[in-house]
Amino acid sequence: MKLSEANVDKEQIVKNSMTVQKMYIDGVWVESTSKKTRKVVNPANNEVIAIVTEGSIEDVDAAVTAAKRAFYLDGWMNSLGNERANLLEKLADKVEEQLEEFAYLETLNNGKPLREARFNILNTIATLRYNASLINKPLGQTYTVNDQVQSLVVREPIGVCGLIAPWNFPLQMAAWKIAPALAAGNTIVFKPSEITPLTVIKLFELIEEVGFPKGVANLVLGSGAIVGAAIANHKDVEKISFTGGTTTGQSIMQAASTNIKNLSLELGGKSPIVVFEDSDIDTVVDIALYAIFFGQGQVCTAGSRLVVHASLHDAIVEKLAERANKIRVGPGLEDGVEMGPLITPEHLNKVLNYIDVAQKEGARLVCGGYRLTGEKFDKGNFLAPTIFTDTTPNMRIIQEEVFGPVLAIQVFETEEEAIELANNCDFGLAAAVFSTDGARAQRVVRQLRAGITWINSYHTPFIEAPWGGYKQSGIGRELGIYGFESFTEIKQINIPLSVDKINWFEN
Ligand code: TXE
Repeated sequence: MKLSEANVDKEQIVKNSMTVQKMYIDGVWVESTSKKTRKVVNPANNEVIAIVTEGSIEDVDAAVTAAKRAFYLDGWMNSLGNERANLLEKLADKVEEQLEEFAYLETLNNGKPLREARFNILNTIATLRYNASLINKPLGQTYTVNDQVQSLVVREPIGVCGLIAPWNFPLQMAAWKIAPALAAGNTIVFKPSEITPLTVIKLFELIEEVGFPKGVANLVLGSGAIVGAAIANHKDVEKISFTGGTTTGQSIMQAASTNIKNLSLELGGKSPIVVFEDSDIDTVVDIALYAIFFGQGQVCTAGSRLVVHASLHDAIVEKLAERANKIRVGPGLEDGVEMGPLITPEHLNKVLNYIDVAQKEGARLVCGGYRLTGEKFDKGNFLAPTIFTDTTPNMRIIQEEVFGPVLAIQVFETEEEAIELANNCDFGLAAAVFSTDGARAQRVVRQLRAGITWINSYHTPFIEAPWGGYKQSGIGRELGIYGFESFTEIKQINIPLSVDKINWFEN
């Protein structure tokens, strides 16, 4: 059952959030040993919407200790697949019942338009159900190593998994990690971004309600520098799954090396969309707008570089600017809003600085490039949809992840040049090719060094397909069977078909 928006008790949601929100450790809601709290704000007006407890290193240790006990001593590592599938299905049902409350809270905390938040919650529900469905599917291999030995390859849970998520898709990114980790039989210590913890706190209330055994799923809150780093450093955490910035990914890799943790990293991107001269301009413009301005451009796979054939450049730029200027920017809870605020004033300044640098380096501003002002905008972090052209390959706007609603256009003459421009970047998360020549589209997409690609389309994540990047965009894959398997160890079991002495030593 889906509740209509009218049924959402918005006042109650806000009131609940103003009492100190706790962490969920070993089946109990607790305040941090730090005794500190943190204010959580609404990016549309920067007003405080919640107070949360601020976790400490000791809290992380308590959560990891509980998760370790739940895995080994309490027996979650040998839990029945059906039991785990039922719990995840029940959790999906509960999230579905409260879809509108989740969406409202996500918009309040992250700023994204309500229709985007709903989309994210639906993805969350589907991810929980999909991973539940994978539990009883065939996994592993058997083969005969030689005439005398049967060898089995089985998948087993890894142990305590530390899951660290960002602020751009708070609940969805949580589901992409929590669902496969628990489905595969691990126990977890989850840390949301300190900026957007509210929907994840609500998810853990439901995790408690559906009856996951204590210690199996733990929630810690707090900063990356203290709580995130403590998870990454902890000797009893056996896997880290992280989504966030490349610099943070680097420090997590270093921390993870202390006990050789299994590692999945989904980092940033600077994803190119290559547009050949036979493409339909209106379709390209429509999809390019979605690729960069969906999620306020704060999306790892944002199509932030449009690599267009020279013959289409002027027409595409004109149409893009015309439509970008019409995007309805405003508070995400307002009816009809298509693009919300950026996440924090600091992040807005970072994006504005990139706009400044791009102009200083000689790129031409086609539209946007300024903070929106006026009664509706002054208290929030609103930026006009921004487009640059006349760029060169080494400009920072081409090489670095801006993580905002800023598109940079590049121009090519030949197919080889298009591939060269598209790949000339340290990132390799996503890419797309637009062409009505099917053979060319497939030929080119195979040359693009990126993990997530589209032909004549962009952005939609399919929970059945592997999600992750090449180069500095990360290690490993989320989603699909690959994502599930990334939360497993691989064991070989060798069984001789007759039990005989080896007689290697004669005496
Ligand atoms: O991310 P961080 P930030 C990119 C984007 C953005 C930049 C910085 O370019 O501008 O990263 O954003 C936790 N040990 N992406 O600073 O810091 C942190 O608390 C362990 C791309 O917000 O990477 C949060 O929970 N954890 C990205 C999570 O890491 C640490 C989404 C992500 O925050 C930590 C977000 C540490 N030392 C930003 N430091 C994507 N791939 O979608 C921080 N954290």
